[in-house]
Amino acid sequence: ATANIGVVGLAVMGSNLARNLASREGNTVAVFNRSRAKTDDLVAEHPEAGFVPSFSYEEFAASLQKPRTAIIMVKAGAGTDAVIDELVRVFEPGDIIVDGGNALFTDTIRREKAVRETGINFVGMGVSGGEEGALHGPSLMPGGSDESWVTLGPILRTIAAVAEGEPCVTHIGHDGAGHFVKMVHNGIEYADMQLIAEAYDLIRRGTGKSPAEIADVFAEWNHGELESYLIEITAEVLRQVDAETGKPLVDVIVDQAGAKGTGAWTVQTALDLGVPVSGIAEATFARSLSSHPEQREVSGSLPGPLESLTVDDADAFIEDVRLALFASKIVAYSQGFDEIRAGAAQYGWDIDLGAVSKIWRAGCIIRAQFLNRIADAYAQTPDLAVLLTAPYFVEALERAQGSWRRIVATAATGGIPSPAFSSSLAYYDGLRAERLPAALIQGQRDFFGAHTYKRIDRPGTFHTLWSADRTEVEAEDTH
Ligand code: NBP
Repeated sequence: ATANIGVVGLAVMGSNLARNLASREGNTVAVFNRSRAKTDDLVAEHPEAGFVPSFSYEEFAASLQKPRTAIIMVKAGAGTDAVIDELVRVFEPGDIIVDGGNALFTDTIRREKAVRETGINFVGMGVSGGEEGALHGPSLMPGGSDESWVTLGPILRTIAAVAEGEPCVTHIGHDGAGHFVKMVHNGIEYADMQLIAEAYDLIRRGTGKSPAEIADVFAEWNHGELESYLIEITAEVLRQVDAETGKPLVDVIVDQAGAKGTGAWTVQTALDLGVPVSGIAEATFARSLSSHPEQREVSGSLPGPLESLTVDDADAFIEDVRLALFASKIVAYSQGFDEIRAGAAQYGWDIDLGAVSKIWRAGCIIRAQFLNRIADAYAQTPDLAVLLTAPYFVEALERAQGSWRRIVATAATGGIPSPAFSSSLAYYDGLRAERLPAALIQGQRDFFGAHTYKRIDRPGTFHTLWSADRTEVEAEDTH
């Protein structure tokens, strides 16, 4: 046994992660893939890595020092279960199996429970940053036991991305906590991308600027409080010209957004937890709306204003859009962190929210300066109930508010869809409202279902005898 770490699954993510591991001092990396060709190719193309290849699970286990540690990077789902079964067969108690695929956290909880019964450790680990991240330094979100973290932590720290001197990896919490946090990361990514897309659309329709000119706007924004990878690549994409037609590439791309499902998982989970992640939900639904061409065929026949605006002062309008984007982004991140907090409470995970924001500062798609502000907020108030109530964000929202309202109103009047901008503002106003029309809903529920209500002026639970003489009676609390 010569290797201290192994990788199973040598498609693009697994081979890049294996190369990253091999490039770090002290690591010898065992590699295995179901079909032989990928292993042969990887070993042949990267002799410098000193890989220890194997061609059966038995050989793979024999090539690893104890406690054996293997990272699975295969297609999430049945493939993951198949590999886990094989590794459990050839590994021994105390060994560590890490699943670095994009697993649903409930699958990870199930797998961790089953594998733990054999005495082997199972760690579900979120890996962000795509192919480049895997090769040069991903943001890593491992769950699993404290025992496995002792072995895994030092190895993962060497391969993770580095943000301001700190490795972008932390032990998130037990069993499925890592995959849960990775899921919410992707949900926030959906919201961030949708908000940027809405900002682009408004600027284009409001000012008539070309995509290349709007690229300059985003490039400039990237020097300020919006600085982030997503803003940076937005400028790159908008600047790109199609070689074939000479048109801006963004005008040649079909306007139907794809999705691999992690946004939907984030929303489904939030619904189960009762956490309003409206920004993420709108972003996910906006992709759904875009990708139903048969429904969009009606576009010419529905009445409404033309999708263009009359804007007097283009610069002032662009600044309004910038602030509306910043405010909506604060809402989206706040909602995402609320979901993590709720998930931690539901599943018994001790998650350090500040540490989560820090490991997202590099190596992942939502990397941004802004995440430092989130870390500051949790450092000041670790049990902060709603992230956006931290002083820095309150100040930012106060500053952005006029612009935010103007942009949402302008979009609505002009017939420009801005679901994420407007739902974020509605959420914010919902939080602010001293009284919500939920009181009326309680009245309606009591009317048709005797669901009872509480009064603002005295304790107890009440029901009005709606179908009799409409007097109020004390009722049992049935919610
Ligand atoms: P893929 O998701 O395309 O999976 C291909 C790999 O899975 C191959 O090595 C294949 O082996 C193996 N595999 C399959 Br399929 N079924 C198997 C089975 N029953 N037993 C053993 N191996 C099996 O690879 P990827 O794009 O490198 O992604 C790997 C994981 O990383 C996925 O879970 C993905 O969601 C996650 N991820 C990807 C990204 C990204 O940017 N691509 C980012 C973050 C996370 P074979 O060669 O024998 O067919």
